[in-house]
Amino acid sequence: MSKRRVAYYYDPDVGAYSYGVTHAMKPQRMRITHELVSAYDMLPKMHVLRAKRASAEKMTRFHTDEYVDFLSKVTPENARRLTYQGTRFLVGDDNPPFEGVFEFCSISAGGSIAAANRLMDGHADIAINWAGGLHHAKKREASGFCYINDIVLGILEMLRYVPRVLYIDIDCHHGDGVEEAFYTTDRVMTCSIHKFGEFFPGTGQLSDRGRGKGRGYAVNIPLKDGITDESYRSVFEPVIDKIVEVFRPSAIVLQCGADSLSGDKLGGLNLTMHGHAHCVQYVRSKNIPFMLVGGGGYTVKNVARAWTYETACALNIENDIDLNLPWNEYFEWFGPRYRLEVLPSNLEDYNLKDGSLDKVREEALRHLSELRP
Ligand code: ZLV
Ligand code: CA
Ligand code: ZN
Repeated sequence: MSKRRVAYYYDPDVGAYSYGVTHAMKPQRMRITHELVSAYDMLPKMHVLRAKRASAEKMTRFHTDEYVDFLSKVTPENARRLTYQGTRFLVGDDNPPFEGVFEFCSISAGGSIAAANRLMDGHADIAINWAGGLHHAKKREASGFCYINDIVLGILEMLRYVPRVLYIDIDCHHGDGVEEAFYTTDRVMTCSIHKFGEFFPGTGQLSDRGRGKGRGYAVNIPLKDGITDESYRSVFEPVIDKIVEVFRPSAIVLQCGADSLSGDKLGGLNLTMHGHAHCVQYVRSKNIPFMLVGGGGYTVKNVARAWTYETACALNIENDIDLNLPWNEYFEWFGPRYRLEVLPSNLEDYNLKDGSLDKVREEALRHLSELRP
């Protein structure tokens, strides 16, 4: 099966929201991605859909009524009062109460919920929501630029139809909100690969594996700075193979956080666009209903490059793509080379020092082989 029916969720309003001029998170990256996807003439090759915005009620399938009610009312003006002087719901400066924050969340979450339904009703084999992937949001508070956890809401939707969902997270941060939501169930396996050690959010050690019935159903792959395509692939492939063998997922959600790319403003890993996209190609090759969401990514032009190329991978047309960028509205952002590429840097791969990568791979595989096949 090489041609897949791809559903692509995009809301033209999403790029207009702003976390604030100095904030690292730039919703504009979804608009630039869309512009590139369009310039490469991919839109006619998929179902381009604008999802219904998620209602407050839908959000409370995971979040508390009190938190969702707060988000629906908060504005830059009333935030101090509604957060009890910054002690509840939005703690610290990572999650500002920006203008339109609730609508922004309803676009992101609406996309992931619609994408889940589109896969489950059999109308698509792959569904994409680049505005989703906000993996840190907690049941009763915002965290790490994430307010509403669209991924948890999408997976909960899938669990109404199928017994088991696999969640894979290649953002360079730990997917803590999704892991926590499903930590005690054996119906969702979560696997996050992330930078670990004096890095946000600080969770996700190799030994964190789930609890109770969920013991063994959380997989954490902690990394050090500078991981290359080759090193990353040497853990990604065997771990995903083993998970698919022992867990037999009915559907897969891949969070494609692009802050694991080389040159990211917050990252510190050294993946190229091709190395990052290899994860999409590899998951695609499993022939299991598959949802792609966005996530982090702070060097905006590279985020747009990676997600554009990964849209091509979903369509299985990546080999037909001209890596010289076509003319588009944002063309000047992509100089001096004007290419669809993210090149590696000369950063050392600290994962190869004292065999840490080999140890992490072996340990994760050993844990997985302890699960009943
Ligand atoms: O990519 O922050 O380190 C998914 C994702 O995974 C922290 N936050 C918190 C914990 C205490 N600190 C510092 C608070 C600083 C608040 C402002 C920034 C402002 C400008 C540029 C960068 C940051 C920043 N914040 C860098 N790292 C943080 C992390 C949160 C990272 C979230 C990653 C989200 C979308
Ligand atoms: Ca991750
Ligand atoms: Zn991240």
